[in-house]
Amino acid sequence: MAQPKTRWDIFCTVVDNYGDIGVTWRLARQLAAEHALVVRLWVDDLRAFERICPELDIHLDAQWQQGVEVRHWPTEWPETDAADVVIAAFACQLPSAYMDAMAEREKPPLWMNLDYLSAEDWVVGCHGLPSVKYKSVQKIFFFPGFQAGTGGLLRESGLLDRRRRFQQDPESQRQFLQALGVVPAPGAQLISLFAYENAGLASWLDVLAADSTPTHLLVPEGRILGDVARWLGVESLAVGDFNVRQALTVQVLPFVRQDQYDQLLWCCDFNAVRGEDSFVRAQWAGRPMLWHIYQQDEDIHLDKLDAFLALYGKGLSTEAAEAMNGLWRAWSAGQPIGQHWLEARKYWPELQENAEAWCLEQALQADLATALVQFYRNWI
Ligand code: TRH
Repeated sequence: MAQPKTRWDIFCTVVDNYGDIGVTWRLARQLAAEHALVVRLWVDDLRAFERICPELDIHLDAQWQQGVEVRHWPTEWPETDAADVVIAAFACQLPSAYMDAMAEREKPPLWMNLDYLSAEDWVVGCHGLPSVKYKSVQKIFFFPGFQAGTGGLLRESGLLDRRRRFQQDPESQRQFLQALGVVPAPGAQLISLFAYENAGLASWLDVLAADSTPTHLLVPEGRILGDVARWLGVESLAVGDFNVRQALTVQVLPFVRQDQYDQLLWCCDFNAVRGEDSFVRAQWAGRPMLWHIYQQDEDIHLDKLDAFLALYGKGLSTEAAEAMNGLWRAWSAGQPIGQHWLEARKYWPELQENAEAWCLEQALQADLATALVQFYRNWI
């Protein structure tokens, strides 16, 4: 007799921006598509969700999207059974009625907190440890990460093959970019820019504009646009706007769905990314990158930044690593990066090789969805 499918509930509260929903939506889809699980995703902010999944109907309390049952997190919690596996993303607080439903199950569910991504060493020691308990139900810490002994990174099956095929196919790239209205000049380097507000941007754009190599800068609609507009000397910027300053062309792109954003990263020679999910996607693109880390109280994000740099740069020469570290640290501190950019450009082939090598090394780890499923198997 066929076994009933395991039911998974994922809970997401959108704190700000798109990372919370970006990560949980990606995970939910992968669990449903690749592990044949019954997945419900509870989200409190469907408007943020709609930005990365335009098919979503924000007026519906329940709907199916790409094999996942999407539920709007209600104010009044309906009577519902708790699932076999419950994932609270980023320490979000579950509704008390749902916690009671978990405790009432004959066999308690596996309850996990999916934590934020960090390259810090302590993550290995904390991954899989028990957290709080509610009645008979024990919560467990599940940490994504870059090192063996962590939960790994989200990576869909066949992702790197798709990426490689696309990067080896100039015609597919041309068509993809053209559909977004992007037609780079021959020989121009393509850079994507997804970042928080950053006072250090102007110095980078100064250097790109004065460069002998033309640059086509693609800026998805978002928080950095104000800084770009100020540098251009225009009042505001909107999707489709196109401005040229010497060797630099700046184009504003619409916010696209997640898989298209991947393709954008794959097309670019260099990607500036932020937060958590786009940061991981840029690593899978195998191209040099720049991370605008999400700021946290008491500057604890700076430790996270350095922990990542120490791992990511370990295959680089001392000089190249110093150049890259200088660039990344200045960018996340909002300091001018023009000179750091010029310094990093001296080591370009090395940075390119390192980006691909890092991507391949990370792909040797089990992906996060598979690691979660394996964790559940071991647990039962
Ligand atoms: O949006 P972010 O800054 O998100 C987060 C949140 O701030 C969160 O609270 C914080 O904890 C976390 O950062 C560290 O950056 P992130 O994580 O890269 O999420 C952006 C998502 O948007 C990601 O899934 C990629 C997606 N995206 C698109 O789908 N299309 C686009 O055009 C772009 C630019 C991004």
